Amino acid sequence: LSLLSELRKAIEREQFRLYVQPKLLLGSGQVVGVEALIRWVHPERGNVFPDEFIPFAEQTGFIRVLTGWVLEKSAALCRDLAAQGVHLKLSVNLSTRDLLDQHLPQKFADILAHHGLAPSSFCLEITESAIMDDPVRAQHTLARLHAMGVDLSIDDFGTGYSSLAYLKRLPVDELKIDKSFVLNMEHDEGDKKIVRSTIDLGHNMGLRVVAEGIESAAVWRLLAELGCDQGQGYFMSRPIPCEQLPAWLVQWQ
Ligand code: G
Ligand code: G
Ligand code: NA
Ligand code: MN
Repeated sequence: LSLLSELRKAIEREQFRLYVQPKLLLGSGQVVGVEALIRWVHPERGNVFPDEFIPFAEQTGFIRVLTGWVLEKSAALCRDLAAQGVHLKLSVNLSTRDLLDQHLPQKFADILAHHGLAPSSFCLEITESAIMDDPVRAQHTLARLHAMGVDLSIDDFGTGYSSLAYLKRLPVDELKIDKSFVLNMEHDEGDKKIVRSTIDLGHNMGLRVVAEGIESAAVWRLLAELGCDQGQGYFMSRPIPCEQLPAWLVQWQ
């Protein structure tokens, strides 16, 4: 069985699971959103991580089906939480292929309408390399999405091959500092300097700055001191099955 036909079957047989990782204000610890992360629960291979199938899904174009699935599940989660009085922003990862899909903005609008959600309840995360693959078309798709009122975030910031000229021109709301700079920043002066400069760069451009890869209270504290707005990481929570989120939120408070 080819991986592509396995992926198709996996959708039909509902083997994908939506995991979420809380995103919170570093000043207060208040949870303001979650990042949606897909998992494949394979009957024989167990939990298959996205690194093992996302690149392949991108090559084959199947990523559009997966992105549609993640958007749909995230919208359902957002609506269910809102019904319980919990208002969180859902962050969803987009790939290069998604940015080249001219139907994506309309598909997204349909999902929002179906669930009665405002575009502002979503944040779409895009890596620098996805944008730089075809900057003109990416910019076109991002402009359309942004005009709808959805937040846009540059993911893994600092690791890709991007230019500040694009950062200036793109309708972006958020910078996400890559975890490679954050994980060990407490002990690595170089990483700390990069993180501090990125926070300042983001703020000077009017952007919200998020750190990922927070694995200790010390790093959380340091980021808060540096003025970083939001963060996520194993210290607060690993990605968890979305069904477990309400219980996690209760014990976090
Ligand atoms: O925690 P995790 O192992 O889920 O993530 C591994 C990689 O897979 C990350 O780069 C993450 O952005 C990517 N990833 C996880 N879920 C999705 C998804 O729904 N869509 C896309 N495009 N990438 C995802
Ligand atoms: O590439 P992207 O940033 O979308 O994916 C986030 C990835 O980072 C996921 O694989 C997620 O599981 C992982 N992650 C989230 N928090 C932490 C953390 O605190 N430490 C490490 N090592 N990885 C993390
Ligand atoms: Na991401
Ligand atoms: Mn990232």
